[in-house]
Amino acid sequence: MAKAKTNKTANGVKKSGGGELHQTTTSDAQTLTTNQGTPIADNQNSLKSGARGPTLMEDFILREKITHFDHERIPERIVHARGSAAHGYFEPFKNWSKLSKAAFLSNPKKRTKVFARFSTVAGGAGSVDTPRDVRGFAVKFYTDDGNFDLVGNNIPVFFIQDAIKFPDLIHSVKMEPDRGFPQAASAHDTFWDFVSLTPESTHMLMWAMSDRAIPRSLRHIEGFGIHTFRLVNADGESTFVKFHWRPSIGAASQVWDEAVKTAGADPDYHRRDLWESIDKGDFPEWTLSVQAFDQKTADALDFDILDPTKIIPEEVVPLTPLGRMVLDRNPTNFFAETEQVAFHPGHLVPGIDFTADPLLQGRLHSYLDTQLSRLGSANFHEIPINRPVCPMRNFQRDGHMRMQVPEGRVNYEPNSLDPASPRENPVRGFASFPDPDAGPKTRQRPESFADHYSQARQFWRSMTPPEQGHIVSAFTFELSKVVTVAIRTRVLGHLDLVEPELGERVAAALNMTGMADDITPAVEPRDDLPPSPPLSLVAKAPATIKGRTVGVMVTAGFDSRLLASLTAALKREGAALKLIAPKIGPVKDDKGGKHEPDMIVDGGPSVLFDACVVMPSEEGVGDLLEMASAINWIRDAYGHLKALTYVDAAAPLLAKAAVEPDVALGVIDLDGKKGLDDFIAAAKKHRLWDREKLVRPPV
Ligand code: HDE
Repeated sequence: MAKAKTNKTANGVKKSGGGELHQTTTSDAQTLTTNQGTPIADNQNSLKSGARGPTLMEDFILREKITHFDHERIPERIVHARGSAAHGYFEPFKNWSKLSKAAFLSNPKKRTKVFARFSTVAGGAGSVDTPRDVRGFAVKFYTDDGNFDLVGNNIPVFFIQDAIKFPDLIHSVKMEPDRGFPQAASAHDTFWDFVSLTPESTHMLMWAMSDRAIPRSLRHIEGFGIHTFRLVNADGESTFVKFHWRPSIGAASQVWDEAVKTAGADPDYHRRDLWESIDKGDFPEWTLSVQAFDQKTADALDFDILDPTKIIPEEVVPLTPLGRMVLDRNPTNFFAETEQVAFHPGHLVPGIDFTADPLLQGRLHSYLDTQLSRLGSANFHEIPINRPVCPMRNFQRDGHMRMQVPEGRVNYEPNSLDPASPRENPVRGFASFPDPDAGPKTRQRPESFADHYSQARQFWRSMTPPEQGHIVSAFTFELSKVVTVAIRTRVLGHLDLVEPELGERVAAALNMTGMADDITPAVEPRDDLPPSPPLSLVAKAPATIKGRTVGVMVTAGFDSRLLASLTAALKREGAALKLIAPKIGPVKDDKGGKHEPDMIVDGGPSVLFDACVVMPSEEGVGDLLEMASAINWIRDAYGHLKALTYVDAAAPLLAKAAVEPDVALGVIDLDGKKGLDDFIAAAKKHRLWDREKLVRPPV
């Protein structure tokens, strides 16, 4: 083979015959090799018979590289395919051994490593971050007694009561099989057909159509274990629990129009946000709490604690905070960790146990099965991200890609040949709680699961007026995409049972007169359940901008003093500032100081920020006036109800965007007295809800 010509270029790299640029020297330590360790001399040209001849079969280097590449993808998760994850730790607030013998809950001084993965449910791995969807909230605790996986969602109830319906539910929400769309969207006929024929979905639909399904970021979601679990102490005493995660910066959501636009502006909005927050040391944090209750309390409830379509209101059983989780390290490699992590509700440790919730019971089969299909081997527990950190020893052997190299003759138990080999441990070992509930074999739904509307009504009544408006709009949007009128009519019939006002408002918004009146609830919905304030995100939103991002649109010659005071104020509040300018590259302030913008106006629409500052100079405002993206920046900030502040020079921009100053509605003159304080105070409200009726009159 002719030797590739090389010649040095001015910047110390050499050019090969193919024109690629290389470093001039390669140390032994950085020598590229094949997977077998053979050093590679040329990674640019395949082996050919003559420079212009055919490629040779014997090119083992080419074949190894391409074969490996061909196999790079593994099947994506059938649900929850798109996820983002991070490492961190969990520490209990105190010793909880009275409740549970779980080792990781006993010592407040001990941090247990965790890996948390958040996900959307319906879309594929390459879909966007902000569709209307449930979010998965899965945490792997690497405890001293083995791995415990808490595989939950950001909504405390589920669509169905029995695992056998899951494939149908998921088929209905995924892309329709003939046309392959819509991706990552429930707004289509098959989903609404299925749920409208499945009354038990009604409660979950209320949550899925609420703001919970369009979160502001993954750092702003709550998490729930959904099913009732048991905590079991060393004396074998069991307490029922529902698990709750609460974010330390409060839960918050986007508004629908913002979520839609974010999907285009930054499809990785949530993934990027999680990554960047951890990267800059602003670590997301959640409190893990339980609602702990005994059999007597369970018996006194008017629903079944095994029914995953029900919540226990916090007014009935309050939260007990167990400890906190902090996510402080980004994955080193997305595939090795985020993609290969294998969660399973059946990854359990002594001190925690299941109940007979028929949805949970079915999951106990599905997750192990799905790992075999995705990861391709029963040895998936040997992948670093799945490996327990405590000793793991047993006689399971061999299989695809076994990493362990067991020693000795003995691979069975009991044995007498190796007294040091692994044995059962009746003291430390996992013992299932002896749940006495069992009956004759039957395919039956308990009658105690029959009330499908009371808690949906309670949810509706617990919402603030803006949240109710959003639920109406969400049902309207989704049903407007449903072509089959009979399906819409059926959904309206369910909504009427939830609350006549809800059914009527959605019907009016859809311009529909008929609603199904032949849906007979199995149990008459209760009318006396009191609203539960913690169900509303708006009612409990903390007044903070910690962890939020403020966008500042500037042009050359902007007021440097103002930027300095804004920066200082935001820093004090724990918020970040991003600079947006018409062009990338340094922008000069009025004193000649140079600033590197984070984004250009076209690439940094205001949907990416929590509060917005319009700060051009007198000379620069003219440029912005000619840019539709700059006008839309202001219009959207206003329409999405964000605190918006401006300098006097920006007045023509606001006029062109048809936005009028109004301190009470969060449109604030920054040059005015108290301008900065008013802006921060407005930003802390997150949204100026009173503005909504001006931009989206309630239907
Ligand atoms: Fe899952 N679910 N699920 N699910 N689920 C999966 O497991 C399944 C359910 C949840 O970040 C799959 O490894 C069945 C409820 C999360 O990797 C699969 C049923 C809740 C994740 C599966 C349910 C969840 C999954 C797909 C009904 C909240 C992502 C890939 C009986 C409590 C975990 C995988 C991650 C993933 C099955 C219902 C949460 C197919 C059969 C209820 C957060 O095994």
